Amino acid sequence: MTLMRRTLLRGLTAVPMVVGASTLPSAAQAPVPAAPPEGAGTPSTMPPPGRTLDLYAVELPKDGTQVRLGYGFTPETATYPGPLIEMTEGETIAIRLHNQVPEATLKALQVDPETPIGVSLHVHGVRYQWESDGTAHTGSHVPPGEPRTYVWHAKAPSHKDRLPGTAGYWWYHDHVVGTPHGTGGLTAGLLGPVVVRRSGDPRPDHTFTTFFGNLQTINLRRSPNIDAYDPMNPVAGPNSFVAREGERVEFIVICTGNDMHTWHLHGHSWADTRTGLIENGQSFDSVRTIDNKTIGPGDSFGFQVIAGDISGPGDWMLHCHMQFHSDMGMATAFHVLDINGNPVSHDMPAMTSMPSMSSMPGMHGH
Ligand SMILES: [Cu+2]
Repeated sequence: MTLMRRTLLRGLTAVPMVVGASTLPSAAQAPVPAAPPEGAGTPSTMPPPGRTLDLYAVELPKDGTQVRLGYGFTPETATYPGPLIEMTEGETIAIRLHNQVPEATLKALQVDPETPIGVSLHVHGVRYQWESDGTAHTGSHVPPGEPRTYVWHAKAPSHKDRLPGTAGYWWYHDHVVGTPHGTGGLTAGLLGPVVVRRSGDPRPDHTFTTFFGNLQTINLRRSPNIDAYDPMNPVAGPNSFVAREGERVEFIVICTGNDMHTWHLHGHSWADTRTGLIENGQSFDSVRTIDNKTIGPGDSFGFQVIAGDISGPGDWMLHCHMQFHSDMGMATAFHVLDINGNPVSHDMPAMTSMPSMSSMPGMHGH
């Protein structure tokens, strides 16, 4: 049996197939295939890539004993989470992934001996062909020291087929490190955000990404290590969510791991749509305005707000609203500076994780 077959079949529980014979037409009765039913769509072909990005997978310094891997547009700028990949509906891009993670590191992360030694790039939401799936069973992974090109297409809406486009917030991640599901790569940090904009969508001044993940983490960190903000030098960064009052800020939220979370931001609310934007400035009542959203593993969403709109500057909490998650350190802040770029407060109490939950009512040990 080939690796591909074994990989596909492993993990599937055999379910006995019980089909009432009388419900199936015999060969003689089977209808002759005719013209496609009315309303059938016409599969589109993928336009050729209009641009090529280089993406590097590298090993980063360990976090304690935890191996960290990251993606970057250059090896030197690799981070976890990885960099934002932006597309516009209708666009095709090629991404050349270079695997610079040492073979020994990948071998050490290998849990399933049938998983190849390599890294990959698997994307959600946008379209790609089989060879760009980034999975072991398609062989679309990258051995150490080699490059491989993946092609993604951000499908535009089809008015003829009455089907939506791929505008919205998605993510990319490894799918082969450790297990055929890339669990080792995800745990180590091989993940990043994708946004597909519609032409004409407003572009934000800042985009901030939060991965809500295993063990009560945001971007694989727990409070107080999530927030890299320095009030003496308030500069926006991958883990420093800082904006001046009035700036347009985009948040991208992705859930990984094995837990459900609720993503909550203080002082701001947004439209619960694919793009977090409303059409023609009008939402009527068909679109909910929310400030808290439930997410499970694999989910992603995003939105734009004007920083401090009505609510003004401040160190606005951003946290999981499952109480034991926030108490365990799943909390950070969105720092809105005043209109001149000055922090409003230098003495925000540190949001530390609680050392023990065992004394809390309803909690039993930790
Ligand atoms: Cu949570």
